[in-house]
Amino acid sequence: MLIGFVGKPSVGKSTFFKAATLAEVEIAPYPFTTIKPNHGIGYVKVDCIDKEFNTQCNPNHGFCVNHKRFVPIDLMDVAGLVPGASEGKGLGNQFLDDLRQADVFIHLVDVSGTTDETGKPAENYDITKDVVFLEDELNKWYLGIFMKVWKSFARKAELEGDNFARAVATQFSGLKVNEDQVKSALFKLKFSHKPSTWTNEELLQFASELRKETKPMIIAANKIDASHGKYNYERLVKEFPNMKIIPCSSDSELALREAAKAGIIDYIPGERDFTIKGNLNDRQKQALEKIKKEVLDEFEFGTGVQEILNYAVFNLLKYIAIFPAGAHKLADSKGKILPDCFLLPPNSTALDFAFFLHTDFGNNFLRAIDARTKRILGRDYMLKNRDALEIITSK
Ligand SMILES: Nc1nc2c(ncn2[C@@H]2O[C@H](COP(=O)(O)OP(=O)(O)OP(=O)(O)O)[C@@H](O)[C@H]2O)c(=O)[nH]1
Ligand SMILES: [Mg+2]
Repeated sequence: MLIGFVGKPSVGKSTFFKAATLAEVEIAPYPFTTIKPNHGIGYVKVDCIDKEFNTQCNPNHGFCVNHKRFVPIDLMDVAGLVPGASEGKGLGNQFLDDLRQADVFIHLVDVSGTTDETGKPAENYDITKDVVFLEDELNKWYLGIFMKVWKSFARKAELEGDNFARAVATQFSGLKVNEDQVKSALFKLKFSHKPSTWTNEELLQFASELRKETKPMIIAANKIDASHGKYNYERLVKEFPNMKIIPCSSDSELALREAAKAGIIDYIPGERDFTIKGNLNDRQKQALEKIKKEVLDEFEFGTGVQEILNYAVFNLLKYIAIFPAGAHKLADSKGKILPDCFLLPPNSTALDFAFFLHTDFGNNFLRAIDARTKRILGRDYMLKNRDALEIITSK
């Protein structure tokens, strides 16, 4: 599963990425600072089950603080998108390709209103335009990919009497399209004529629906700490009532995580407080106090960075966190307690989980046991978020 950051230049994509990963990436107040994509590991935050078992886990991957488990996820930061990108403007189409492999997008919008649509300094810029143009460019990017092959592809699929949704999913698998998503897009559109006869306008509608299905999106209202931040955030919420928009200050999150890394403060990502533990100079103290007062005290989700990542994974993609756990023993052979926590796609069953762990576990699956209740679960048992399971096999 891959999360991609999108948005026009200078909105803070790399700042968000760096706050989430602490990777060394370039951040600067001019457009196209990022050209080549940055890949890194961030984390989603899960209530660890170790608390229920009165123990402390030892994660193989990620970390756990105060029974909050941070589970790794892949993140990708790309170059900024400008109006006309799908036709080659800005850095053009080439880097749109970098986005193909993403499962979900975080769209960063600069709510300070101090950058125009190309990322250059501006005053009182109308930020609602950014939401519209970015969606438009992404839809046109899909359309461009479809147009290249559509007529011949659709005609062939019709002639051969293929399952159309499956044929589309296979043809466009590079965009991570699956059959159910195509069916859902077709259902919404209710076109009654053959796909090979669709007009360009109809194909754009189809491309747009499929883009929404395959790359769902959340808006990070970034730079909420800036002087017009809150005002512009409220405008966005009013203008786009059907979109999920979360206030965000990537810059504050980055400062907090760096201070925590340097040992100056204790800070758990996503919390609305921190404790000072090192010796701070006046400048550091003032900067942290400002973040506390203007961001953490002000907004429900603190800096918003953690909530946005969690929302993308658990609400948009509907993934579930699953803990492999022995029914009578929480430690692995090396004595590590609850060493793993995996993220599985929605509708995963006990058998899917067995295959996820190892093909042999899947092939020799007998049953699963719920580590909390010791209840026996069959292969079709639908996994729930934060389930803890042992898989019993015949060999
Ligand atoms: N006030 C404020 N400034 C921010 C915030 N996030 C980023 N910035 C600033 O915005 C500018 C651009 O940040 P980048 O992270 O380089 O933006 P980008 O979207 O990656 O830009 P490109 O790579 O050029 O597309 C920098 O000066 C950042 O310090 C924030 O939450 N608040
Ligand atoms: Mg950047």
